[in-house]
Amino acid sequence: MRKVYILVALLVLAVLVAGCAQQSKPEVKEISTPVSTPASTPVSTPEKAEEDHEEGAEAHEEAVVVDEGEPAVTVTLKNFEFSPANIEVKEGQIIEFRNEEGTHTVTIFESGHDEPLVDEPLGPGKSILVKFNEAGSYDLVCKYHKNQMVGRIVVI
Ligand SMILES: [Cu+2]
Repeated sequence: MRKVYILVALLVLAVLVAGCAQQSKPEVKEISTPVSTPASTPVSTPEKAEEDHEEGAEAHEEAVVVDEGEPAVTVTLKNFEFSPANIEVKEGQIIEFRNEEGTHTVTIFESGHDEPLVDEPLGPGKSILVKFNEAGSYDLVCKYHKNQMVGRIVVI
């Protein structure tokens, strides 16, 4: 008798399993999720910033900061004064401004003009070269100490 029970049980089980299997029809929903591929943003290659110094712009400037050259005169900035304060150079010559103390500016105006030709802050120990290309009279001032630090450059 036991065998029968087992058989029945197996049968029931089989039916149940089959029923289950049929019911649970696997609904495979193929949802095609559109993969959003990130649009390849075109990387803008920075164009070479080639600075052309050969435009001859220097020739039009009465006084211009230059990178190199042999100075005809060296003016020191010390004790809140330019020394010497009255300078005379020839056209095309270079004046070196050397800051030996404090923080100052080398600011140069063509006499009677409001716009500086040169306006360079100068930390302690620094120096700049300024080339004078045109005869004339130029005012020299430190913007930080404009009441004390003044000078005059004459280009002949
Ligand atoms: Cu100063």
